[in-house]
Amino acid sequence: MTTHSVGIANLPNQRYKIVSEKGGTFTIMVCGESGLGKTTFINTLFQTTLKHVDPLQRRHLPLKKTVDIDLTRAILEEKNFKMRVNVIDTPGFGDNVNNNKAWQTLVDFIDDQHDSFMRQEQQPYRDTKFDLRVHVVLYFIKPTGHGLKPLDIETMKKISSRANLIPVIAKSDTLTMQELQIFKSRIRQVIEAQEIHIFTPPLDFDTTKDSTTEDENAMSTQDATAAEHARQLIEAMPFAIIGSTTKYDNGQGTQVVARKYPWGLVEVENDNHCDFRKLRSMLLRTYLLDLITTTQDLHYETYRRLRLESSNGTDDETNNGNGDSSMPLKAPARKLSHNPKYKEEENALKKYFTDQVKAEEQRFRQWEQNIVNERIRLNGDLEDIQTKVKKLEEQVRSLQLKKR
Ligand SMILES: Nc1nc2c(ncn2[C@@H]2O[C@H](COP(=O)(O)OP(=O)(O)O)[C@@H](O)[C@H]2O)c(=O)[nH]1
Ligand SMILES: [Mg+2]
Repeated sequence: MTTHSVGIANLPNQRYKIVSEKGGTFTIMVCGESGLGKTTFINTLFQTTLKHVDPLQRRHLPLKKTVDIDLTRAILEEKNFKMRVNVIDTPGFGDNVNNNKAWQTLVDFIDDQHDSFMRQEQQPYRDTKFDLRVHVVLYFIKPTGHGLKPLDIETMKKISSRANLIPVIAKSDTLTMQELQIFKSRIRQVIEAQEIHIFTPPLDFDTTKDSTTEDENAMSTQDATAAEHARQLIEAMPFAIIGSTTKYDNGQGTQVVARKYPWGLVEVENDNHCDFRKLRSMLLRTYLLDLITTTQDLHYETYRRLRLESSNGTDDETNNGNGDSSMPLKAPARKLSHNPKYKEEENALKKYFTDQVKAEEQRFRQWEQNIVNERIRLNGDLEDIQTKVKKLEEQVRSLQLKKR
């Protein structure tokens, strides 16, 4: 069974329309310990899929150690479908001796984007938004073959309460196929036992909401294909990935992105070697819309509700009261304002509003001037008319005098 028929461009019309209208941007965040191949993965994704990378947006050279939250923008093009894709690279945690709150920066970033979007929604000019809300977080797991560390579990829990989380096994070429299978099932067990909510493709397909005009049989075949695709993806989770930006000859004259070993190549875009294609398909094709809508309807709405509740006077009580400290109950302090990337967005936003106000002011001045001009013109007309009237009156008078 091919998976080619399940791309964005093949979505039923109505869903496609929603994507085009609402889904202008899509933001992916990568996180995990340093040295797990996060930056390499981003470069791999760009090289194999995303085009038109804005060179100004690429500040860090590939493989330079990420020390700050780093943003790269690109355009995803598929048939006549276009979307802006943001990828956020984060500094790896695990560098510090004390990793107690390694997840704090990530969680702050996600909260801040929700906060910023919420503020913009409250502004009178609501059409252009700087939207960096994170639609999906890829959590890189170290390929130890053993299991998850307490820090992994804690971080994944924190993230999953705010954003769609997809765990991935980093550098999976360092494990044998058998080790990988055991590692995968161990991770799945921990995720289940710890009740970490990871993003999974929806398995129930609602035929009624997608299209009413399509033939029922065709619809159910399409649904069956989609459900089968979803099932395959879920079974492969957590995805084992490999990153590389180097191409090698695969022995049959084709250049493939791969990692080279003395015994042969490990190919990035080969389903028998790793799950890169599955992950990419889930991110950028089949479930892109679901990632966007769940971010809006679930994560953003939760954030908004909690923020509104906590700002409704009873602050002290509610914040300490219900004990779930993983939830963003308090207004996040603008901890990231020192981050140049964040500052940039904020400045752009400020400039936008200032420009809008200036433009409005300019428009008003022009209008005021037009009224003044019009008044001058009318006054002039009035004077003319008045002198004409006077002349006519004089003519009438002299005529009346002559008549006598
Ligand atoms: N074996 C293997 N090495 C990788 C893979 N991806 C990246 N690396 C290497 O791991 C090192 C750290 O990669 P980097 O992308 O900087 O990791 P980051 O700190 O998570 O951003 C580099 O030497 C990469 O060449 C992979 O999939 N497999
Ligand atoms: Mg990095």
